[in-house]
Amino acid sequence: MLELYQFQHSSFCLKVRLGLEAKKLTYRIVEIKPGIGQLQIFKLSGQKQLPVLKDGENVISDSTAIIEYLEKITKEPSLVPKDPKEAAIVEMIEDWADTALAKSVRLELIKAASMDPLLREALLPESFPGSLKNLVNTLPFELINGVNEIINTNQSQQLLDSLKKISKSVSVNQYLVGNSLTIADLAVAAQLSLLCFPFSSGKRLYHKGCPGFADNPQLKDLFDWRDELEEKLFEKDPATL
Ligand SMILES: N[C@@H](CCC(=O)N[C@@H](CS)C(=O)NCC(=O)O)C(=O)O
Repeated sequence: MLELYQFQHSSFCLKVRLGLEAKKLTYRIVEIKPGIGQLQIFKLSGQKQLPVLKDGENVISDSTAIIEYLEKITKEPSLVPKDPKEAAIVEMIEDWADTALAKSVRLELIKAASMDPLLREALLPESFPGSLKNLVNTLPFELINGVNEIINTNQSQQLLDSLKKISKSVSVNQYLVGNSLTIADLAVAAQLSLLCFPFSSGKRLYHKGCPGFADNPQLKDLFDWRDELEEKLFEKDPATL
């Protein structure tokens, strides 16, 4: 059976889970503890980042490479349009989501978590002992992650402006490119999880997120689109959380 090594709240790992679900593949999740657990990942894949997919002898790291692999082993439904122009746009959107968008949403989440101890605590893996969670609660989030990046309001505004445009687009057409689900949808939906957590993040985090985004009425269509996409792929009703 396929094995997905992941961090519970990683947007890149969610992107791969969405791909596995879209392809209706059966898989087992192996939850990795940040830090110590990554030694196992290094031994397995020669690098320490997650997600990593293991399919028998094949070990693949990087969400883009993993989805390419899934595309190879399971042709239908294809997540890449047949039309070359659409395929190129899908690839560009995926690349944007995995780089610029991923960086912006991560910074927003760090800012939100530095101001909200409950959000910080909810983000730690379920498997962390209670006492450690309490300790982490008292520390600034930036220190824990060694993050020195500074977020300014201009960056937040730029992110908001881009997302408002995407929100309008998905309120007219449910797919970002063409008329069927593509990797572009998966990549963007996955990164949005850090701004407003989806139901797959669990009860503690569902619809929590970054102020100014998760609670922004102008982004309602966008997060509704993301929720619908998740519901369809995971075949679960958030009401059953
Ligand atoms: N380009 C990679 C990015 C993966 C990535 O950034 N993974 C993060 C979790 S979201 C990670 O493993 N961070 C731990 C580390 O860098 O040590 C992908 O698409 O899979």
